[in-house]
Amino acid sequence: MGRTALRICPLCEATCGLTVTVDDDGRLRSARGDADDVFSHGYICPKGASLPELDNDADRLSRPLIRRDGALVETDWAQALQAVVDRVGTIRAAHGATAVGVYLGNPTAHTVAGALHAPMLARTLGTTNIFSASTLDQMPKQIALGYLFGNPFAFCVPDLDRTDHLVIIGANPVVSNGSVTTAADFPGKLTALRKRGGHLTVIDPARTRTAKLADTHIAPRPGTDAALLFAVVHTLFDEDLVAVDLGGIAPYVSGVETLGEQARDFAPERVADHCGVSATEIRDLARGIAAAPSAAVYGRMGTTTVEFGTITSWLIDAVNILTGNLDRPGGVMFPTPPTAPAPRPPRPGRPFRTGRWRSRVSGHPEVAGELPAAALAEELDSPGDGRIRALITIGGNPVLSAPDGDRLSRALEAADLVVCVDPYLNETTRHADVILPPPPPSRSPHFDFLLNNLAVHATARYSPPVLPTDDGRPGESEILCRLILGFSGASTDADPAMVDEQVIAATLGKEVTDPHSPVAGRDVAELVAMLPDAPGHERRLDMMLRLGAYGDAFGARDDGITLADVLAAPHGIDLGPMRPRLPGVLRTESGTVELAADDLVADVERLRTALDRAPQGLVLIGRRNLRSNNSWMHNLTALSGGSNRCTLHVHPDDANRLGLDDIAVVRGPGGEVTVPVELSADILPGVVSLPHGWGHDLAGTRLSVAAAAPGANVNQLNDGSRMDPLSGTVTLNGLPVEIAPV
Ligand SMILES: Nc1nc2c(c(=O)[nH]1)N[C@H]1C(S)=C(S)[C@@H](COP(=O)(O)OP(=O)(O)OC[C@H]3O[C@@H](n4cnc5c(=O)[nH]c(N)nc54)[C@H](O)[C@@H]3O)O[C@H]1N2
Ligand SMILES: Nc1nc2c(c(=O)[nH]1)N[C@H]1C(S)=C(S)[C@@H](COP(=O)(O)OP(=O)(O)OC[C@H]3O[C@@H](n4cnc5c(=O)[nH]c(N)nc54)[C@H](O)[C@@H]3O)O[C@H]1N2
Ligand code: SF4
Ligand SMILES: [Mo]
Repeated sequence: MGRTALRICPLCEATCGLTVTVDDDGRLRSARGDADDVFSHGYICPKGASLPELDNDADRLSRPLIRRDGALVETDWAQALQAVVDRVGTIRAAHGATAVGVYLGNPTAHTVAGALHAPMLARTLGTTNIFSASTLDQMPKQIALGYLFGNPFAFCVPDLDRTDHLVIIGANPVVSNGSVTTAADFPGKLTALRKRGGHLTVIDPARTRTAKLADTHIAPRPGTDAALLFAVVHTLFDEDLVAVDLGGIAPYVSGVETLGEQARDFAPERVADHCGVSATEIRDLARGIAAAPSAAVYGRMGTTTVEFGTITSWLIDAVNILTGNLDRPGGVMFPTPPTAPAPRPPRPGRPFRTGRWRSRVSGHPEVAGELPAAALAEELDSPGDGRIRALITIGGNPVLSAPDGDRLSRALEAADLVVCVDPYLNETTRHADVILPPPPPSRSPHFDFLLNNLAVHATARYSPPVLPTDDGRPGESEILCRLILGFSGASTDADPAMVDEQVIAATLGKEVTDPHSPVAGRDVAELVAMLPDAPGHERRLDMMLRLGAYGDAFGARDDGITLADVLAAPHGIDLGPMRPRLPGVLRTESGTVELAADDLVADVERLRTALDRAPQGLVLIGRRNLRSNNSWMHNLTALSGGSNRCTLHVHPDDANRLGLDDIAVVRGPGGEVTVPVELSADILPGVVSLPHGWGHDLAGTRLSVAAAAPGANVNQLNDGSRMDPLSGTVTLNGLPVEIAPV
């Protein structure tokens, strides 16, 4: 028998709506795409289809674990939470707030608790030692947004459904399903673009599945996109291709001339050898973007986790701006998510800056409130005042995902306290003193607070838990709220709803005094009384929706939405395509898009110097597989084996030259790994690729399927010393390596 239910997939940024079947015994049996979902229209990928297996995985932890006499043993929730609060309290009292570090991993971008409660937990601890997967990922993009628009969260995304020319740089969305751009069925959107006569350009040193769909594939040497994009900017000025009036936004843009001056040294003919791309290809690229009725340049991992990540991210949007493609349909636009506050008059902000504090050991500047993940190990293991003595991880596996996991493992082993909010006993959490496992997706609510900010089409969709949690087992929000209460001196037994009620009171208190708020001048108690009798996260969600751009303004707007409306539309509410948002989104001091911020311009000299550097030998890049998800989904039989393997892709010419056979040793600045070789004519000679997230052969984990085909940890090759200095983002793509036969 069983029944069906709807659940938004939490496994990647595409946020597909799924229809799941639930057995009478309360387990998920199958998942398929929800054809009526207003955002994803039935799309699903192999990972989404494996959601039931993930949900039912016998290796998932259901009870907290605590370390006693060296071994992790089950305990009850009250004891586990109290132990964490007591021990964190002791460490803070003895060594201060910074002695406690926090690492937030990728799933915190996909969970309700990650959006609403993890940042509060970090703030409650009052520590400056905050780390996240962002500095292994998209931070350069955010820093560029900070300088350009005054807000590192003012994401602009390609208008995939309407563009005439899409330029994808260093991304493989046919496999990754898209990132920092939320679009379900990215492959279908690329096919639709070509069907409507549009043009797809892909810039990638590998002929990926995305590149194979392209009209034009440009294959630069890894790490050289900054120079290539400067050459595009150069061409736009040189050939008089800068859009008249910047497509209508010129009144809101400053720094055009300075940018043109900076590009002067980067003629296509000058950078061609450095990039491994001919000057003609570069000029044609610039001409193609300028000539298209609309165009959108989009970059991902291959443009951020590189030596010049911030410059590259900056220039991507510079090209969008110069060609008149910012903030217009078919170009790149700022999404309006349903929980973003209703538009207010533009207000200038303070200058965007990084480095408000610095890391203790290497002096890395703070960026967007955090320090580089690559510096986590040294902050734990370098003696001296201010050392991190306790680390709390929430949904992260930095032992595999960050550089030099061996060093991080040793550092975690030596730490006074490690606490992990995580469903698995894996390479990182095996070092925990306490593991607090959240319930599986079927028993958790889902709303994309973060990813809606990146969505190419606005919708409001909410999945309540499909199944109830087992008696007494807290949801992830409750786990974090109880810790927040404990850390702020209250009892972990206190009502966790208090945490959300405080946020509600504070938010509404501010809103009613803001003359531009849709609830200006109203009574807070009256507004609070209008929220539903529901769990804290639903009350906050209702509040945010009602205050939001599409909201009912607490009854003041007849056609506005509330959570009740969203609940009444289980396939979601369609809120339409992206709309122009300039100048309202700008928070720069000048109130303009600052195209040539001083800090960005100052970094250009580093790039000029790199142009004359002797070419590196072999360089390593990453690759993703459709049936994989970073480090934590190798424990599912449905996703293991086959093409999803941890092999080294090598061009046949390189393999011949190096005398490679089946197995090779790869040496990098941080160490070496031994891996199977797979010949591939799709990768540029001189470039090799290895996927990340492997290396499941470490002792003390409980990952029975993953351990049977462990693969090797690519990040052991990386010592974390190479990074984009403006963003603290480590060079994961373009790492120099040496390779030898075994
Ligand atoms: N199936 C699957 N999907 C995923 C994930 C997963 O592990 N598996 N992970 C998710 C996460 S956390 C993220 S952040 C996204 C990432 O999403 P994407 O960025 O789309 O994924 P990647 O495969 O890392 O793509 C990076 C591309 O950059 C290319 N590249 C490397 N170096 C350079 C360079 O110097 N220049 C240029 N131009 N290109 C370069 C690589 O060949 C690769 O094709 O995927 C998400 N989706
Ligand atoms: N060489 C190389 N390294 C890379 C990358 C690369 O391309 N190349 N990609 C980088 C990128 S883009 C990213 S985002 C990082 C990812 O880095 P991390 O976020 O550190 O690692 P993940 O592998 O995503 O691990 C996710 C963790 O969350 C846990 N988890 C799963 N579901 C939940 C949940 O609902 N709640 C909680 N609390 N925990 C949960 C899992 O058990 C796992 O421990 O890796 C980075 N590392
Ligand atoms: S594309 Fe992403 S969101 Fe969609 S089903 Fe696959 S993993 Fe889930
Ligand atoms: Mo990521």
